[in-house]
Amino acid sequence: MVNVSNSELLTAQITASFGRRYIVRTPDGKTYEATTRKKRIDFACGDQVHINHINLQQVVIEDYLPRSSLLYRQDSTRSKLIAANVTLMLIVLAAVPTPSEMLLQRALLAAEAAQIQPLIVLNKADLPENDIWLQKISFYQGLGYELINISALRDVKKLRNRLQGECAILLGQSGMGKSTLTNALLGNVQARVGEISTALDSGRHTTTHAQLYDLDKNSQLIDSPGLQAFGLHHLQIANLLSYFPDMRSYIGKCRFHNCSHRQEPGCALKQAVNEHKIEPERLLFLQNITNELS
Ligand SMILES: Nc1nc2c(ncn2[C@@H]2O[C@H](COP(=O)(O)OP(=O)(O)OP(=O)(O)O)[C@@H](O)[C@H]2O)c(=O)[nH]1
Ligand SMILES: [Mg+2]
Ligand SMILES: [Zn+2]
Repeated sequence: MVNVSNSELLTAQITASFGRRYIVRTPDGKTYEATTRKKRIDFACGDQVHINHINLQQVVIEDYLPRSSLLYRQDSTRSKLIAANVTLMLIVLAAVPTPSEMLLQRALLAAEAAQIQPLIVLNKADLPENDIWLQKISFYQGLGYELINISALRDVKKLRNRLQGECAILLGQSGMGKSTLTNALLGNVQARVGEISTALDSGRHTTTHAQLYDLDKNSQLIDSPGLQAFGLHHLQIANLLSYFPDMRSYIGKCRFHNCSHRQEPGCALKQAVNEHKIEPERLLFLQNITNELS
């Protein structure tokens, strides 16, 4: 039993989260299995935490330090932390299996709400179906979002350069290539992502927990499990418009301050759509999210 009094609390970073169990790493590079007190689950991969030793291998997480960002999703019943202290959200899509544009749109909103810079990564550029999707996804580039088209099986230098100095998270549906990108980006830096946890029979290596890797001293990357839905219940209707870079300049321009941008006269957004200054599908998306949150 190693006794450490409260005044000697150590700081560590959560590098993996499995529900209520975690792996933490201290600044000297040692890793420990970590549990929490009182069934706390408000910790996430990327968190800086205070820990106390239970024994030489195990520690208990006492609390987290102030976060620069917190990414989470929330459905009608519960919220789920995804990662903390992330500076860049890599939303990964690929032509195969068919990507969900809705998930992309929702992830973009979640990034805006969490004040995390989003970057759309269209992976599997080597596939013949890539070009159709590149054309579709270029729509978001037109709205002001950054887009990188690469193949995890070829050259990932373009993406690797963009990650310098960032703590980035890979997010997206299952099968888009997040773990393959992780391996390619890590190169020889670290042991490959050798996870063969579930679905052994089908030979698939689906990621089951968030895992943080060091790309170099100043750059980190989090691989995360595939998402099917992105619950946005934590967003406030009153703030929604500010999460649309293509429409936020119209804040306060409608005749009614509580305009729902549907039937009201003097709606600046509807007028902008009529004048082809806003894409009609963007206003429709805003209306749909507003309905969902009402
Ligand atoms: N052709 C091609 N295949 C790729 C590329 N990147 C990944 N794949 C393949 O796509 C499949 C899924 O890749 P993963 O990296 O496991 O996908 P993932 O996003 O981590 O999936 P989950 O962990 O389930 O969320 C694997 O068979 C990869 O070999 C790519 O750039 N081109
Ligand atoms: Mg994976
Ligand atoms: Zn309006």
